[in-house]
Amino acid sequence: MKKGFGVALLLILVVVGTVGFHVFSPWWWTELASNWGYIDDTIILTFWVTGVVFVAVVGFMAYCVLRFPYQEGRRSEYNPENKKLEWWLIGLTSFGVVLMLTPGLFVWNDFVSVPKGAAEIEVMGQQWQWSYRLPGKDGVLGTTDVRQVNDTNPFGINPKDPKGQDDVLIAGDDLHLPLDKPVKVLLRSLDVLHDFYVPQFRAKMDMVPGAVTYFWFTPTRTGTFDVLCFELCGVGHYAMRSKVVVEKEDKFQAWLKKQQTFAQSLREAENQSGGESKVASALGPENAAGGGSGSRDHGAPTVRVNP
Ligand SMILES: [Cu+2]
Repeated sequence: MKKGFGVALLLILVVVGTVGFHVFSPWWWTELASNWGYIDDTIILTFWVTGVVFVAVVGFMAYCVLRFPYQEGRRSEYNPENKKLEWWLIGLTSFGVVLMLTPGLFVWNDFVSVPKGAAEIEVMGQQWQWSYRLPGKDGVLGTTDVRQVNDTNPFGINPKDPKGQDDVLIAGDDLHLPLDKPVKVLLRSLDVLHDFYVPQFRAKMDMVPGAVTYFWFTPTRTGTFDVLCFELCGVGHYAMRSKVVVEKEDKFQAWLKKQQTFAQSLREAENQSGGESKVASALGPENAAGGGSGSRDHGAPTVRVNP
């Protein structure tokens, strides 16, 4: 048997095995549920470019192992400069890099150009839960301020802003979205970096405390999809889950009507704290002054952290 044959065969098997696994793999992306097929296209293009290079490089290595095995007394040529070869390498590498990056620039341009008329919704991330805010009847989200964040106002909506009163708040429950309507997703974080990610939508974006980031997409298929946090954010990161339900407009509207608004949640909190302070004063002044869960400081940024 020719010297180096075994090694060359092994290298070829690595190529065949890798490409074969990619083509016949039982694991592939979840089925697309948004307008972002472009993102899949650019990833597939990257697979093609890197795949061709991988096959060429490992194939060349196998060839060299076969063609130039060790021979007593033979030495390799020292060739520090080879203009022709270098031009070839520069040309091919540049071509590959341009091929991989150029489509991404066009997709990114789309990604940051939110279509006119897109509905705005807000996603709030915190260790380790998601909450959502949808504009109420006026179609506009109220302004917010982190200094307003507290137990009764987890989003920090400015209580004086009339646009915020009808905002629909969803905490610890699924987010619903209407089918085929573009949405601009505004992202906020209360503590550390998080990343709102629904694999079927492809699009995702980091959430940065103190900033509002965004992305947009159009849900193109009804269904219930998992929300994951895509930025390692602490020991509970793996459990930072939620669901998005995409449904037809009429079903969505019916769901929306049942949700609590900011004004309603404030009233409810007031009624509760009113009830509690009555109980407290009935128990005696010491208990009332002790300030249990009934006393709430509206100005303090007390962020509730769930285990
Ligand atoms: Cu997170």
